[in-house]
Amino acid sequence: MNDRNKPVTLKIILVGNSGVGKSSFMNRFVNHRFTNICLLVFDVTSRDSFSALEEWRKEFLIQGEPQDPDHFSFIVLGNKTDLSDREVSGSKAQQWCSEIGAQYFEGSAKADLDVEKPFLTAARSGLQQYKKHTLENTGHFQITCEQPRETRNACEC
Ligand SMILES: Nc1nc2c(ncn2[C@@H]2O[C@H](COP(=O)(O)OP(=O)(O)OP(=O)(O)O)[C@@H](O)[C@H]2O)c(=O)[nH]1
Ligand SMILES: [Mg+2]
Repeated sequence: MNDRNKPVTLKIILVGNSGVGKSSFMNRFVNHRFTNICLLVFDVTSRDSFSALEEWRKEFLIQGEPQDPDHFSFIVLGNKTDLSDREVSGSKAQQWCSEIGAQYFEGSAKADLDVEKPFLTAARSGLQQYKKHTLENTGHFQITCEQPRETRNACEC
């Protein structure tokens, strides 16, 4: 099997306020692991959980150490669409997503509604980032090592 056909294991992370449904949403879908993907999750019946996402986003960019923070593409997920007491409209969420360059999805872990799409998009996006950072177009692994600035040119060996 050449490198191009090797299965790739990626890891995914969902962040958001407590109780928005991160575990429920994840459990509905997979046990697989993905990398380079962050789903920002909020509860469509909680304005606070939506407002908190900007902080979660900043926190992830610092703590999550993505390879390319300036071009990291988030996926925003509004959960609990089965409930009627909605506080965050789809268009409001969509507007913020446009500002930060994220893709927006909504669904319900409880009603098992629209659970797959965000994960499939996340997997596709994660794979793209994985390829961009670790594979050349030929499919061969490319390991790069950037020296700290102060040690550059200090030794030619
Ligand atoms: N109505 C409704 N309730 C949901 C939905 N998803 C999750 N819940 C409920 O919301 C509560 C919190 O769900 P969790 O999945 O535990 O939330 P979490 O984000 O993982 O919470 P923490 O682990 O505390 O951070 C539970 O009581 C779930 O049953 C949904 O789509 N609709
Ligand atoms: Mg949980």
